[in-house]
Amino acid sequence: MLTLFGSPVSTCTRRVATVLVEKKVPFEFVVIDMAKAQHKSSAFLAHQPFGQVPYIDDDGLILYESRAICRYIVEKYPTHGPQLVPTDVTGRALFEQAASIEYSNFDPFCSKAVAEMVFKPMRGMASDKAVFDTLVETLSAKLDAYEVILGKQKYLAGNEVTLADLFHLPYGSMLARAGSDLMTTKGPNVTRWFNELCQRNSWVTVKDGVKSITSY
Ligand SMILES: N[C@@H](CCC(=O)N[C@@H](CS)C(=O)NCC(=O)O)C(=O)O
Repeated sequence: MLTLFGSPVSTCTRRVATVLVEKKVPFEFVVIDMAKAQHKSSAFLAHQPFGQVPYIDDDGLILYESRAICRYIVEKYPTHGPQLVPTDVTGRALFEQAASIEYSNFDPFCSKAVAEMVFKPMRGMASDKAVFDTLVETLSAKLDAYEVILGKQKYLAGNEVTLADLFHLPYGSMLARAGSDLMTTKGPNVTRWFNELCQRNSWVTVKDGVKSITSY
């Protein structure tokens, strides 16, 4: 059985767990205690040289980088659950475009905004509200383009949900906790899209903490 090594509420761990649930892939979850810096231990670094969660062990294949793991799961289980990555040339091209949008126009700003207001205080560091405000302002401008795209189609890559949409869930859903309601106030299309993603069974299953799922 596939083993997921991560921290129950870490954003990147939940990104992978969401896709495992979407594809109905059973998995054993091994908790890495980040408070005890287990992710910086030599045993962990032997598998994930950057000292970051998550990584998977799938029958001896060690793989890290949450988005790469998600793509691997989708390719390995093409008949389980929704397709999540189109296989035709045009669909694939539009998917890669959408995945790049998340990676270059959303994640850098949203993850830093969350880090500024949520993760820094958790580590006893002071937040800088001005830094947060600038990040949210930039993200807001990026989401103007999302509003246009999502006014023409249901999801970022077309009318079917793909990994590119799901990749937004962990940081997008933490933005409110960081102090910005952008994901639900930007405009009707972004709101509809994001609320619908948040209601998916996969996200509901993992959002409050990842646990092993050994059968479906
Ligand atoms: N690009 C990596 C990022 C992984 C990452 O940043 N993980 C965080 C938890 S969500 C972590 O381990 N942070 C601790 C650190 O960087 O030292 C991925 O997508 O898997």
